Amino acid sequence: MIDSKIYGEHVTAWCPGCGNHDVLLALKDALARQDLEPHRFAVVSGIGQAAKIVHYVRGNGFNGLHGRALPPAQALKLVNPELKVVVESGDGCSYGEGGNHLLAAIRRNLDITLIVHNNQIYGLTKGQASPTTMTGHVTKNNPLGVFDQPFNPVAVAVAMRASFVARSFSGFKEHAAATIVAAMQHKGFSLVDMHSPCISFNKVNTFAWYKSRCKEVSHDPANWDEAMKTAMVFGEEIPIGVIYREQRPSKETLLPQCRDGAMYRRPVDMDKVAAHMLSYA
Ligand SMILES: Cc1ncc(C[n+]2csc(CCOP(=O)(O)OP(=O)(O)O)c2C)c(N)n1
Ligand code: SF4
Repeated sequence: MIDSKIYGEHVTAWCPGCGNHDVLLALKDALARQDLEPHRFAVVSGIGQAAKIVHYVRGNGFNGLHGRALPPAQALKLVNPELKVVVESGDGCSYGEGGNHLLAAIRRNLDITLIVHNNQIYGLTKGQASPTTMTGHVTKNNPLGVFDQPFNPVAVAVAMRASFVARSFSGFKEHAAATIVAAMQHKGFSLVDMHSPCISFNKVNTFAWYKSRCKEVSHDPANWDEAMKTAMVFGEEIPIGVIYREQRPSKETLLPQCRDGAMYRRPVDMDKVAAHMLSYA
């Protein structure tokens, strides 16, 4: 097995004690367990505290716009299906601003993994409510408490029959790393809703709060009805583990343009491209 030190040991800008440190360790651990050298994977993100992770992993990386991590990640996979593509994102980035990209990625089912560092708050912009902030949670810009119902990403993903849906908690390091490995090994779109506390701006959903609630799931993840029931549970108990898994071909294996190996290796005939573009004029 590769030593995870090959992915570098960087000084981070995160608060000491932030859950993101554990997600970074879990990611590096997961990459090492799969023997992935730095040139064989890409980490893609948008904007936020979670998104900074790209700067702390030695390997291919792309740090794009807030809410827009999934489009470049999917493009990468299409032009180079040989790359393992991991998207690291915040709950605001993927469930708020980039929510529709998530729905499209689930339907598309390209073989990429989305890990959402779900701290149930906007960390980078200092503690506004995110789509997963619980009703009643008092934040700086919600002095009367949040009125909206929280978004349940796991239930939405299972309802849409995303091909792999899991939840984990960064405080359970072995669980977090093993869940990322399982997600990356799955052929198709995989979502890991990774609860990861923001110790500075979310004083409700703390390490202790998750630790006492997270319990491993026991149902068969191939059973959609059971998965849906489990997905609806979040509160006093938080089911963690693989919630739903369905085997079906990932999109890049179905596309004729991807069948003959990586597209990036093929020469581009610029005259053909120009003629095609002009056909729209
Ligand atoms: C289009 C756009 N809208 C808003 C912002 C401001 N902004 C930057 S990060 C962020 C929220 C980050 O929260 P989250 O995605 O949950 O990540 P975290 O920082 O908690 O890891 C916002 C609103 C932005 N940079 N770009
Ligand atoms: S503000 Fe929150 S999310 Fe950002 S680094 Fe600090 S603890 Fe982590």
